[in-house]
Amino acid sequence: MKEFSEKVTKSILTGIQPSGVITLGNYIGAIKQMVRMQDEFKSYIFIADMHAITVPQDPVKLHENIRSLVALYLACGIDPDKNIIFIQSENEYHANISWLLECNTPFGELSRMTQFKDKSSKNVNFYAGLFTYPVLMAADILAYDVDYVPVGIDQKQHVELARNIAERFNKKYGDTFKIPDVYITKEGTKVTDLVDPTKKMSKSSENPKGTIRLLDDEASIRKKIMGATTDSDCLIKYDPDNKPGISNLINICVALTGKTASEIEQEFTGKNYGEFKKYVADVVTEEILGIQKRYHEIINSDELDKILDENACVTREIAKNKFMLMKHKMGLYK
Ligand code: AQP
Repeated sequence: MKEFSEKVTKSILTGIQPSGVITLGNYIGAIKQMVRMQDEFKSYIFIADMHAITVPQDPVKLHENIRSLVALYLACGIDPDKNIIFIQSENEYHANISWLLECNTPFGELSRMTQFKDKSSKNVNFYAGLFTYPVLMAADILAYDVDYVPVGIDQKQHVELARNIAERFNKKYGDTFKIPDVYITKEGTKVTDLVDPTKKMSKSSENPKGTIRLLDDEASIRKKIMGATTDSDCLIKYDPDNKPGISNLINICVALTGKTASEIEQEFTGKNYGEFKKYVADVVTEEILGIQKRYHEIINSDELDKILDENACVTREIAKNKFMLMKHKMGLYK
């Protein structure tokens, strides 16, 4: 069993779907925060592959993306000695717990999930998993009795659902789950699409020009940034409502350099968009090329398999105990 520092008393759970090669948005909005939190919390960090299959995936690509995501976590600075990194589908108890929870979740409550409404409206031929995945997310969280779930504002409703499910279960069957709290991550970390800066930058985006992926080569990263949509003001100013393109580029620099938006505005007073974009491209490529170097050292190493095998055992044991407790409380035993 992994030893955590005695100072670390609170735990968190967080994950990313391997629905594509992760983007600069996932890195800035999620992974950098995980790295920041790893000394403060006992962290369960998982590859949410069972969530990824709620929409169609190519099996070969999905398999590649799962392994690649683990290697990218490590290459981005997530320390395997401080965190429990695991693959969700390697632990069958998540699905088992989810079924018991589904049988305790009102249909009406799930119908109100706004992400389901959004995602199902884009494709009428969606599968049942898209509707029930918030219950699987509740199972992911509740299996480990975590204190906090760090999420963006778009996922807050799902953590609230997990809380409701846990509270109802505890009331009906007796104390079974710790009630988790939402940990809303800092504002200002949302990275938007480079072509349409009013949209979030996403792994599964259809236009590759708008998305920087952590495994893109240097030339294409530079090309995408130099081609980013801006405006005709020629003024480098942070103003997300009126200047979403420039503000997104400023946001990216703030996240990667630690400078403030006003420091960047001052540095580029009187300079043109071309000069600013070149600076952004330098900042982004320096960060990503460092990650890629570490990634290539890790991706085929035995170390990766060792970490995953060890953590599959650790997490299966914890989730199995929770599943057995639930079964017992629900009368599912001989
Ligand atoms: N553009 C973004 N800016 C900041 N944070 C982002 N995240 C995602 N995109 C941005 C954060 O990354 C984490 C992982 O999210 P996920 O993979 O579980 O699902 P997602 O939010 O749906 O991410 P994508 O990239 O948009 O995936 P697809 O295209 O498959 O839907 C979350 O913490 C999220 O906030």
